[in-house]
Amino acid sequence: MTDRIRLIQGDITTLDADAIVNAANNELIPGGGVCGAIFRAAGPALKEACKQVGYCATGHAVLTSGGNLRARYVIHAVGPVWEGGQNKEEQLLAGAYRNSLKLASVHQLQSVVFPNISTGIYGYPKEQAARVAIRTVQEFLEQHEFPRQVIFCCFDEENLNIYRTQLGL
Ligand code: AR6
Repeated sequence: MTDRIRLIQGDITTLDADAIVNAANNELIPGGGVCGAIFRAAGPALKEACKQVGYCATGHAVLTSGGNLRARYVIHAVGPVWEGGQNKEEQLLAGAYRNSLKLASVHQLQSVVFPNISTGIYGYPKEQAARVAIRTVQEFLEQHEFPRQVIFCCFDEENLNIYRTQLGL
């Protein structure tokens, strides 16, 4: 494993990083899960910034300021809803990670923290999602100088154990 990837367990809204990634919806409005928590912690500035952007397609990502968060930016990545695996879910999930990393690269960010996109309300099987996330991040980091560091932030124990195993930790 590259030393540019780290694994932690916790609440992403409390973290100090250049950017935290939001598991967002297409409309970029506060929902439940990690998205709801990020909007609550960031305050009204984030809502306003998202309103300005308006929309993000599934598999893509947009960057806004971080409002009251310790993180400077929020990257809103829209993962797919799991529909059984035959509806381009893998491609779309990889896209959500890759397009987030592209934004981090363009903005020359040092550190980016990802939650386990799509594995909550959107129902993506956790082992499969972790495989896609890790592979996409590893491939991107091999080819790009920025972000210097990618942190996977797991909230639940199940995801943490899956990432531990898959990252060989
Ligand atoms: N910090 C880090 N991870 C968290 C936190 C937190 N504070 N809270 C939950 N998670 P989900 P999705 C984990 O449902 O599946 C929203 O309504 C959680 O354990 O937040 O991509 C959006 O607006 C899970 O592993 O996102 C969308 O409509 C992971 O975050 C929709 O849900 C993702 O779970 C997106 O669904």
